[in-house]
Amino acid sequence: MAVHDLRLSAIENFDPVHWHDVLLAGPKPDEQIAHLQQIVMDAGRAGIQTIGYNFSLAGVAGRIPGSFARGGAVSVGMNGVDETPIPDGMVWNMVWDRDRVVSGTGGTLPEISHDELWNRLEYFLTRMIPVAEEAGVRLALHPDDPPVSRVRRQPRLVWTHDLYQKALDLVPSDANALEFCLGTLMEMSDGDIYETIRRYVGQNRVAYIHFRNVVGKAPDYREVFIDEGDLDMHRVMTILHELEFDGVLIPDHTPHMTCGAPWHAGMAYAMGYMMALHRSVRGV
Ligand SMILES: [Mn+2]
Repeated sequence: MAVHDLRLSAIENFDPVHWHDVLLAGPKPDEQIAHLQQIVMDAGRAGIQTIGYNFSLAGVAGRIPGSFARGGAVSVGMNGVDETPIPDGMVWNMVWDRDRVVSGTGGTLPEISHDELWNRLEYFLTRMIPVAEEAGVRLALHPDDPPVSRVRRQPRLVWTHDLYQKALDLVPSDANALEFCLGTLMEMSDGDIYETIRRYVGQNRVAYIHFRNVVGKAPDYREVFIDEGDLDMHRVMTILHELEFDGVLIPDHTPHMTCGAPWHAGMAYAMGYMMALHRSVRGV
């Protein structure tokens, strides 16, 4: 139902409490998969076409705040790789079992290989994608931010441009899609971002796009305003227009503006800039 002429197109992320045994190969992954399948079916019934997710153990980690953006606006950057082990009872930066974390009896997560992490993704996708197809929902994978091989002593899944293809090829289906994060892709040391946009949008596997700009590459980069980083956003929008991309574009992180609503003002600035770019490339 459209209220105020707005429609909910996508939701982002499953709660760690709903799938820690999938991410961590815990004792009850099948029960959690059944619940995730229910969430996807419910989303489909509600007309929500996309669910974004981040298949990661460490999640976002090791970033530092600083006056990195224009005018000294506060944003975040990366200054080396976080090697702190993850406590048992946590995944990403979130606690799913408070008792284990508080008591400290659980120790830390065992270090696993990249192959083991990919096996866990395959377990997830082979069970979820058929249900997503049935529900008319696309599951959209966010790359690892920050994108380096290992963070907090755990492997990263998608930390190069090419690894996105590996995830798509695991289960060939339009429902196995990408949450295409321009900022994270720009932080990666390989690849040409404009070629990468053509490559993945051209396969019709991009569900939605995070707009964000950065300066530098992992493990030494900083987030900046949408119009001042290494990425030419006008060129991005032009390519998307050429390719007739019809998915969702959304601002990602933003530097904070000095005012009563620092984050909201930053997001409004990014959104206005994107709207103007969109009009510009359409010539209206
Ligand atoms: Mn993102």
